[in-house]
Amino acid sequence: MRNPVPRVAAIHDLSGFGRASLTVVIPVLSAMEVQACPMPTAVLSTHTTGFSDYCFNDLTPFMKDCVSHWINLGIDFDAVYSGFLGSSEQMNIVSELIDSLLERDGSPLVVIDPVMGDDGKTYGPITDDMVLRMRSFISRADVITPNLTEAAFLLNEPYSDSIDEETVKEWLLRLADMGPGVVIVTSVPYESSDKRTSVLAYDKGSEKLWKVSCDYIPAHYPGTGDAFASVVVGSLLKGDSLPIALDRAVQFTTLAIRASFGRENPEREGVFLERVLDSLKGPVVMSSYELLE
Ligand code: PXL
Repeated sequence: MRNPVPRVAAIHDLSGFGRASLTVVIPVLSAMEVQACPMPTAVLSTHTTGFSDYCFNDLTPFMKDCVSHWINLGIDFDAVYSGFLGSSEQMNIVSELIDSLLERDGSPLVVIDPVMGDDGKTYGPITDDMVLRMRSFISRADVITPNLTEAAFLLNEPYSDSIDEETVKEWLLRLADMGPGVVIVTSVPYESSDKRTSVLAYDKGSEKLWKVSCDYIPAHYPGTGDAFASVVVGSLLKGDSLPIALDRAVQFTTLAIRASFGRENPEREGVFLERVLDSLKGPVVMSSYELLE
């Protein structure tokens, strides 16, 4: 039986300042009435975009002990949701948790956000070996949520911010061939307008391609990918369909960006999440997803 409040193992870093990773994942899931059980992968003074001299403490040894303890306790998670990892070895540790849940006949939803970079560049602590290992780690996932840069890294393709929609559709199928049942790619440029952007998704089971588009706002706030993926996780666990989950995630992320963009606050401090969390409590509102050919 499912937990009355869906329970998620949330495996991300804890960055003290800048609204990314666990400081976004936990409040978003809580607002959606989903229990987030954090397993920090690293502790940082700030996230790594727009800050220099940040302190970074890799928690790989802690994660080994934490996974053993959680397995011994027999905690049944409805989902395992990983994001920014602190070392290649952490992918084996997360796999161990997934294996043990599968052995015990729990069938957790496995969501891997392959957090590696943005705008064609890797984040500071991400190594070439981590990119390489991520290509096989995503085979463990039911759902992956790379941005366009991370999709290019996973496929070993060159990144460009003017990749067309046809190419992204082909990438979705190739990423699904690598294992995951659902592939969601964010930050896809919109063909006929630089004032729009979109999210494209492929569901291997139904062979359907979905698209949700929204206004493009010329700002880059770190942590918006974490907000997007967390809403997808929360929405799927609450029983929404894939296109509704995508729509809710796009609407929430757009609202968060709009709430922040009208102010002169530094982009590196992230979006005004606290001002928009309550919008997650509402019902599904009019959505705008499209089914593509
Ligand atoms: O939001 C992605 C992210 C997660 N974790 C860390 C980061 C970033 C993006 O900058 O630096 C540590």
